[in-house]
Amino acid sequence: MKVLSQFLHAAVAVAVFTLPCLGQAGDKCAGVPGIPGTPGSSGVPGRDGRDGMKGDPGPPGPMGPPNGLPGATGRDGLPGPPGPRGEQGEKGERGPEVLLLKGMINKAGDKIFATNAKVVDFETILQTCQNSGGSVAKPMNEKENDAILEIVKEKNQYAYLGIKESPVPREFEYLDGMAVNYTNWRRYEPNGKGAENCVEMQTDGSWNDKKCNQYRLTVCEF
Ligand SMILES: [Ca+2]
Repeated sequence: MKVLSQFLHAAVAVAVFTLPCLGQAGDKCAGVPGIPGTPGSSGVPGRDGRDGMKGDPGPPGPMGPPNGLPGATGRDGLPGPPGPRGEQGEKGERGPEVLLLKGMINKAGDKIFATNAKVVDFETILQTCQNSGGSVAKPMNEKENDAILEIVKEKNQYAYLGIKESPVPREFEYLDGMAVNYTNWRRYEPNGKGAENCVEMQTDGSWNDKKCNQYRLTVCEF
């Protein structure tokens, strides 16, 4: 009975698979699928793949033998904080500024004459003296003339004085327009006749009228 049942099953299966062929005489019928074959043998090995990504660095190696060379010196560290203030030292001797002032300042009565040792034209001297709160040195008596002369001799430079020729040639006046009350002209001076509007003191203390664009010692009075 069991054998018959299996036979019937097989017969039904065959019938189902062959049914499409029954009404289509002349067409080729599809065959029954066969049993899958056994797997084929392994193929030849493939080519090598591309290189992978770089791996992590490995652990440090073991310490070398102790007879290796010393390494290079390291850089200096950051500067430390300032140290405590030291004790005050003894008072020093006067510096050279006093020596520099020698021959730079002279006094006559209540006037003080001073030079910065600069040798420049009259306009520059005028500005320098004004900017210093004074005016161009103008000797108004022999004592003042001598005081300026000491500076002129010390620097061995002629100096312009604070005196100019007036609009009337051969007549000289102070820069504020007041008439001069004391003069010490050199022999045959003034001789500019309107062409030499400034006045210089020479190294013997005498005066000469001179053009204003020469380079003369700066001497101011205060
Ligand atoms: Ca002259």
